[in-house]
Amino acid sequence: MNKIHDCIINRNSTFIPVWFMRQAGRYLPEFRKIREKNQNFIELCLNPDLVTEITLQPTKRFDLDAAIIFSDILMIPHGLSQNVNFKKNFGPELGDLDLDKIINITSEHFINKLKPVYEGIRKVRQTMKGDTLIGFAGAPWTLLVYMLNKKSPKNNFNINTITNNKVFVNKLLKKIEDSICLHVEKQIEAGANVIQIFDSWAGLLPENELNKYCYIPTLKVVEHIKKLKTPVICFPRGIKKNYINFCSIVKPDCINIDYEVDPSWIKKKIKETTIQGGMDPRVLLTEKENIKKNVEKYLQVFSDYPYIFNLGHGVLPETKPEAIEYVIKILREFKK
Ligand code: 1CP
Repeated sequence: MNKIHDCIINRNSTFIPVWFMRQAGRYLPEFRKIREKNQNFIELCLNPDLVTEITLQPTKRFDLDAAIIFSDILMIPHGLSQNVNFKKNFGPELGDLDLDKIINITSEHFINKLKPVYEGIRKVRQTMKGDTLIGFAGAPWTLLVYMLNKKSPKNNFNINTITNNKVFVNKLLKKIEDSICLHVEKQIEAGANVIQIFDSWAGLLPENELNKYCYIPTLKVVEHIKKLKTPVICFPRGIKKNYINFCSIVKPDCINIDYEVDPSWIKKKIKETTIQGGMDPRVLLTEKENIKKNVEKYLQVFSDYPYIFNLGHGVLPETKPEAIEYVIKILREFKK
C-alpha cells in the first residue's frame, strides 16, 4: 500500500509515514564513496545507474515510506544550457545568462539534455514497484534566484537586482515556469508518483512581492501537476505566517513546514492540506533524549491530523545515520 498517497489524498491520519529531505546524500558513507570517484556532480546526476544506486541507498538502510530521486534543483538551469558547476566548499557556481539563448531553447532540446534523469527514475521505479517515488523541482522563484545570482544567495543577495529588471525577469520567469512543468511531467511519465516543489529561498522575498514571485508562479506549476493526477507537496521555506496565505492561494495537496513554524499554530489554521515536516535538522546532532522529545512533540501535535514525518530542512552533512534510524524507531513505536 502507498502510505504517502493514503495520507495526502485520503487524508488518513491513523498512520504517520516518514521520509527525509536530502535522505540520499552527504551524511551517508556509501554515498561519499561514490561521490569521491565522481567529482563532477552534474555528470553524477546524469548517470542513470548511479542515480538508481544512490536513490535506493537510504531505503536499504532504513524503514522509509518513500524514496526521493537523486538529482538537483539546478538540473533545470543545466537543461536550459546555463553552465552549472559545483565547487568544493563553495557550492554551486552558474555561468553567464544569455536570455535570448535560453528563451529559444526548445522542449526537445531541454528533454534531451535531461533524458538520463528520466531514465534513472524509470530504473528506480522497476525496483520499487508500487512504492512512493518522489520527483522534484525547484520553485520558479528559487530557480530565478540561482540563475540570476549565479551562486548561492546565502551570503549576498540584493532583491533589487530582480525587481529593477522587470521586463527581463518576467521573460525569464515564464521560461522557468514552463521548464518546471515540462520537467515534472517527464518525471511523472517515467514513474515518479509524488512531486515536491522546493522554494528554499522564498524567505528572501519581502511580503509585498510574495504574490508576484512565489504564490502565482508556484500556483501555475501546482495546477499543471494536479492535471497530471499526481499529489504535490510544496515547501516555501521561511515565509513565516504567510504559510497560511500560501495554502489558501496555491492549494497544494501537502505543505512542508520549516522549523520556524509552530506546529500547533499551523494545525489550527490549516484545514484541507496534509502537513509534512517541521523538526529542526540540528536536533539530529544532539543526544538521544533530546531527539526523542522533539520527535514526540511533532507526533503528539499531529496525532489527529494527516501528517508525514520529515524535517524542517534537509538532513545536515554531519548527521550520523544512527540518528535517522533512531527517529524512525521512535515513530514506529509511538502510541497515540
Ligand atoms: O557531495 C556534494 O558536494 C553534493 C551535495 C549535493 C547533494 C547530495 C547537492 C549540491 N545536491 C544534492 C542532492 C539533492 N539536492 C537532492 C537529492 C535528493 C535527496 O533529498 O535525498 C535534493 C532534493 C536537492 C535539492 C536542492 N538542491 C535544493 C532544495 C532543498 C534545500 O536543501 O533547500 C537546493 C537549494 C539545492 C541546491 C544545491 N545543490 C547542492 C548544494 C550544496 C545546494 C545548496 C547550495 C546553497 O546553499 O545555496
